Amino acid sequence: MKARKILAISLVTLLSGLNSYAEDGYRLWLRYAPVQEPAHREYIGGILDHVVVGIPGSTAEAIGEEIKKASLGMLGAPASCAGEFSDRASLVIGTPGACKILDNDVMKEQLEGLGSEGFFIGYASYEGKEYLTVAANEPAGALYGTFHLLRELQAGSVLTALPVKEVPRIQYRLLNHWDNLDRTVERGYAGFSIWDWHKLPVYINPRYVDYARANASIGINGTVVTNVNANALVLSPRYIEKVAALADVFRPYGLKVYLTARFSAPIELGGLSTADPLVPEVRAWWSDKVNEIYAAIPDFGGFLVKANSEGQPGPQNYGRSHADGANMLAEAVAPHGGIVMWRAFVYSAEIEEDRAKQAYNEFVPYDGKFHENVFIQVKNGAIDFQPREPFHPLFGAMPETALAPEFQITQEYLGQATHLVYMAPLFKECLDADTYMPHEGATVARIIDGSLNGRDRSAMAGVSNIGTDRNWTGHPFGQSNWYAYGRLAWDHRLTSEQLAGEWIRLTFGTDPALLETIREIMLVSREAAVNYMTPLGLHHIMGVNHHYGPGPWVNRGRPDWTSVYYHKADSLGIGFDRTASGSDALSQYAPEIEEKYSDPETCPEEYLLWFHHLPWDYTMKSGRSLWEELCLKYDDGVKTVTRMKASWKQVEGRIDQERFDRTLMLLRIQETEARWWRNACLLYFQQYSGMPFPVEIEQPEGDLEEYMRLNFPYAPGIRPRW
Ligand code: GCW
Repeated sequence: MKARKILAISLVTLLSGLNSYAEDGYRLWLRYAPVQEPAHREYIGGILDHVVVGIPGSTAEAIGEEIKKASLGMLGAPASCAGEFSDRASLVIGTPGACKILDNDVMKEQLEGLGSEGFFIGYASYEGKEYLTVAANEPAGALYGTFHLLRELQAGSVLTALPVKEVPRIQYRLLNHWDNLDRTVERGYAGFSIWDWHKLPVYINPRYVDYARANASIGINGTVVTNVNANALVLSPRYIEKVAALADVFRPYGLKVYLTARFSAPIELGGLSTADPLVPEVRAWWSDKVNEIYAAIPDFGGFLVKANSEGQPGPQNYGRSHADGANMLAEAVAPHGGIVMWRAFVYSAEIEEDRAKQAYNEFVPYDGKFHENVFIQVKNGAIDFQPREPFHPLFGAMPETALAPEFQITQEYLGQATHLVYMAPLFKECLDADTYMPHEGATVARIIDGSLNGRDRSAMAGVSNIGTDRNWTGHPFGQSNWYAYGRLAWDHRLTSEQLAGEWIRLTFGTDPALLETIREIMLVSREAAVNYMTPLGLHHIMGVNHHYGPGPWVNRGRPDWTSVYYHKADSLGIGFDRTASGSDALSQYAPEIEEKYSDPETCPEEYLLWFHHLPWDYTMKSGRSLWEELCLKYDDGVKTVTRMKASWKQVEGRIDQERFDRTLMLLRIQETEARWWRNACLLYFQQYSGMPFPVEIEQPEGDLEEYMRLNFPYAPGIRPRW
């Protein structure tokens, strides 16, 4: 009896152990969970019964493996996959060149305009029979089509509206890792870097393959594996070999490797006395270096450069311009088809000008001066990945230059890997913003995808939130931001709602009640964070250095790294006057925007204190005073998190306990910290407003001095001192 009981217990433990292992988040949105619903099982079984993969090269194997993984997971048995066509085929994945049933004019016509990455899912007839196909011009397209199909099947959908044809709207869809060679990750909150440089090139962590699969499944086709605060060592022969090993793993998945180029590398590695981009020896050094890289990595993507920013070396050290620097590197990679992404995140404490204006001032004069294969990589806003920023004024201001937006997936200023903040609404807010440059309808999305100016090169970058944590992103919902970013780079017209829906189905299952509840939590989460951190256009009031938690009192050090520089709270009011009477940053926008935003009455309230310094008793649209509104917003942020937590509790029992518990614990921290933000900020600002807290809010508790004394020397992701 006793023995049987023990056996039963251990079986349960074993099973729940297996189950929890299975739902530890490692598999991301590629869980391929068993499909319970009989009709859908049968439907998937029909499609994955006998799959023919007729494409050239290593991608064929990647596709075959994925199909097998998917069918094993969803149906319990791996699909049979073959390279040769047979009339038993239930699904044919291929390119016309390598698959005879696709090698006909009808199919070629279907594939016209789909380029090298687009795909077609529909029927092809061959010898009087119709076959479901995923067809593409090139292997990469077939790969993306396969992932599209598997996504639909996993999400419980049936392919009703065929054919499906998709082409990515952005050509270079990149992740930027801020990973250092010592495996720390700048602004990384999910453990250490997944790149095990020490053991590369021989030891290939299986994670590298799963990383490539995950990226390919959402359409990401390039990865910058090193930090923009760069170390020249990665360009040395020993490291190039390591990078080449990664590139070999990624290649079948259509994922190219890029590196950050430290501008002073010719000195540090090459022993030259200068890195002046106009000196022939320097140019020759880069050109040789690039040839060396391409010899090891024939499909190397190119360089990402942070120059003359936050202490990084750059062409200005030699009196040269950003264009001189970028073009030198562009010339080196051009013969190999490589690109250069040159960051516009430049500002200096030496310059008196409003930090928000500096990048524009620096770059606009060089519009049209950059080589064809240069992208100027522009953060979504002019300060730095704040919870909310108006779109960067450079979008629209450089019509002769290819601009690539840089989003930050890692939540440096949004609660890091502790807070649940679904960021698609933030990405969309920027992409959908109308720049009015040169006319209404010139959205950021249309500028960067090239459609506005008929440019055929386009790029998008997202700063990765990936680390060695078992679930990749620390917070289980951090995965949704990686997912949404990739999908938006593929098609920026997708909505936040759609993407949340897709991700939830793939991540938690297809239960409709679950979908509603979790989607609602996700969709309110970003606005909640804005409200409990920086409502009404406030910005850059976080803790110093680690950027975690509130710090509106930060007033020491470089002025542009303080908080008081940005909120300018005093007894008269609060906010940064960026109208003509202040820094005049508004003049960098189109006249339509300048006019509308210059008047506090017509300026969208979410940007009010970004552009205006207003008295505490200024009357808001609600009729309340600015002070009251600010208090209510902070309080609303907290209340929303409380509601998010309550809603999350409703999903208990409908998803695995492991992810449920983990998320609940994090939501508890988030609720406490939302209060912390609200209390600390309101107590701080009250010193200046001198006004009471409105009665309808939960009264801020605690002692301001104590909040100010809190310090976090070991907060993760801190920027190393260079
Ligand atoms: O967001 C800020 C970060 C720095 C970062 C910098 C940048 C990589 O605080 O850690 O450095 O921006 O984007 O270059």
